[in-house]
Amino acid sequence: MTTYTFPHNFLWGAATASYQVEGAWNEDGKGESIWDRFSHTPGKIEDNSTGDIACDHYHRYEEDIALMRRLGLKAYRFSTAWARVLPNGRGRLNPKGLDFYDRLVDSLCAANIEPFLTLYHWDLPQALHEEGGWTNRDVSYAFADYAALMVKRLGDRVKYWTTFNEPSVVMFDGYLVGEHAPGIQDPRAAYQVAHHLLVAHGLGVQAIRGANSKAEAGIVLNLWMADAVSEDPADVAVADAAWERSETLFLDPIFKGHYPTAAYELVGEDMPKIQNGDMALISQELDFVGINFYSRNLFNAQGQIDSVPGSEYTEMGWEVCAPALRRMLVKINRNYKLPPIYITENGSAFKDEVSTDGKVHDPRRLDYLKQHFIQTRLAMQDGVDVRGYMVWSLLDNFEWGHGYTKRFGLVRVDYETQKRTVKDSGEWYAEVIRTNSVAE
Ligand code: IFM
Repeated sequence: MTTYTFPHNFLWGAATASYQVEGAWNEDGKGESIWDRFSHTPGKIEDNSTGDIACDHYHRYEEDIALMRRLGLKAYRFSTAWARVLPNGRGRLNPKGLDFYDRLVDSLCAANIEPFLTLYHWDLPQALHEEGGWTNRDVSYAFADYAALMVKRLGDRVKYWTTFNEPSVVMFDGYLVGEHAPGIQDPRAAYQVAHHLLVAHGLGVQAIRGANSKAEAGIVLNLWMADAVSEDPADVAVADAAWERSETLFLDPIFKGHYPTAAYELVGEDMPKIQNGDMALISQELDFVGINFYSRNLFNAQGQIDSVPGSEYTEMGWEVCAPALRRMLVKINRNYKLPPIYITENGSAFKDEVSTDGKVHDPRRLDYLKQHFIQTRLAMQDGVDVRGYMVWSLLDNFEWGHGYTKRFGLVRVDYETQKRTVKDSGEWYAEVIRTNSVAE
């Protein structure tokens, strides 16, 4: 048996996002977000559900923090709903909304759990969408004002501030394929949106630091490793080209200060309009970068291989391939000058059932996590500076266009009763945290 031990201050945690867990969509003065509007539009969500109630975390956050404590979590990654605090995205403040996050942070601190806060996890205030949403550069300035407001109120207790979660998904799913809110399909708009998200990130970092010099500022990017089936140069060339095309659009501007050449080749005249000073703003140094990792794409000389014989797949249709996480971490560490890394999301959706003993036995999720923890530890031995790991997700929750059909939680949520049941993977994770090690 091999035991993989982690550094003593390794930040083990779990993650959620406001729209996916909070519910209380129109309570206590909250404004409408684009996800409220999108999920209320018939035909947009697989099971016709909404995030109106979700996990009711808005009312049950204390119970959920008690669960986090029981699991021994050292950190909780969550996002704040912009429209809960500023119902119109700018201007009038909703004190009750801000009070909620104040109470949440206080309770986390009392439980000795580090709050790891994301300012934008996709729920743009609808009022800002009506001003053009992320196609309108002004929204980036509104984001910076919102960031400053949040840091002024919570910065005495929250150290880790993330501007955006997965900007590529905002751009791609929201504005290119339209499967996410706001449901737009417009390539030219999409690339301008990407640029405005990056500008907002840069302005946000300045606002965070301006409001509290002790705050640590970062961003969360989702990356899929592009693997080649063999070392044959023809296979490798296709995999490398795919990586350049799909994974560097945000990495390069943030860590190199320019858009990748591949983007210019791919997008041509749809490349965004860039103003003087934008690239310096976007590429200012960060205190950390969050990486979300779920799976990889596999290529041969002919293109992408959709189904890999012998591989296991999750309910999302994503291949389980933990060694790709190590390869990806080593690759980005080699190609970019990166600040400390946190794995800000990693996890898997499988079909769970409550057994007759009342428990949820989820060996496949447990094994998925174990393999990814081990590969992360190996990447750290390769020289990658990983400081913490947030499992996606603490709770089963609203999985965007899939509604409640996919369960990612360490904790099962019965959506009828809101009963929480810690799954076997959650119990096992508690032991990993307690011993700060993984055994195989
Ligand atoms: O649920 C999402 C999360 O909101 C962002 N990253 C991927 C997760 C699983 O699809």
